[in-house]
Amino acid sequence: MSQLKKEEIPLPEPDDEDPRIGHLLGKKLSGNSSPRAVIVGFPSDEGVRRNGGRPGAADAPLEIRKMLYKMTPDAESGEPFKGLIEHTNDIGDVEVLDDVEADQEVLGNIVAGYLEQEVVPIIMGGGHETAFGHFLGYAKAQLETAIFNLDAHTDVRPLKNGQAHSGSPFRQAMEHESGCCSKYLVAGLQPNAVAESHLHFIDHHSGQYHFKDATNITTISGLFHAHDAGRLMVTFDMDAVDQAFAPGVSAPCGNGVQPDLWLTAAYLAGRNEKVTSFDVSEVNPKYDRDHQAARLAALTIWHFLLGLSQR
Ligand SMILES: [Mn+2]
Repeated sequence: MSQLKKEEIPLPEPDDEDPRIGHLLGKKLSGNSSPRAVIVGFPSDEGVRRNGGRPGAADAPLEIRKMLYKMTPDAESGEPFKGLIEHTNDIGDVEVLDDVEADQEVLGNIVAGYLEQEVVPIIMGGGHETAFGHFLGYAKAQLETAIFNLDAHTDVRPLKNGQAHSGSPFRQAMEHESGCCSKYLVAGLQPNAVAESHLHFIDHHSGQYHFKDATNITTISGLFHAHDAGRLMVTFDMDAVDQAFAPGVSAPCGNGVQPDLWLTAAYLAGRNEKVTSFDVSEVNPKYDRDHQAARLAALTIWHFLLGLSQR
């Protein structure tokens, strides 16, 4: 596809005794065989810029890939994990034009195509405008879905001057003419980063939310099942994680969730039969420290894949 580009990622020398994810990706895919999952980058931060945030998330897909490619498959789970990676295709990054609406359309078309084939898209953002492009995949494929978001913010802000941004994706999804967003579920919220009007908006649309202090593995897995939809789109905003562990994000959070909870939630999302797609957004390499946030994002995808391999 001409709207995708792929960069070469540096890898250690191939070693059959110590294969890395980058060596295994897509290895067993041939000709017309359908992958089980696809990885796609969405290097956009124009939505962050429009939202008054600090740009830099456009560099995230490349940095996350570098970390993910050199990880080993799970040593304890053996063949199922390795087999999944060998049947997962990394199709590269969307060639963004910094025109948020047009870029989201492109991402939506790509996601729709895979959803229709029951292939699980795994998207590396980008700012959280990624999530609306991700949702457009469902709208274009005319598939109803609930949305689960792990985030410090609700991201249901109104548009700015009629324009979408990184703080508006779930308002856009809930109000979308397709009616494909059946329910919005959000956890990890910071009380100092949420307006009352945002909560009213979620209540008005029969959504559900949990603040960070009430966000644990029980409440998260509860939200995974708090909907009647046959599908669940899952999106993880890295700014939900404590700044100590994720310094490189668009909007850092001084008292966020811990990596263990975050990664366990990613694993559970992978395990959940209803979860049909996943994204991790808002890593900002410009402010990262020794690749901490990029590495945690790669580990997030690793845990999602581990869960997916065990379905
Ligand atoms: Mn967000």
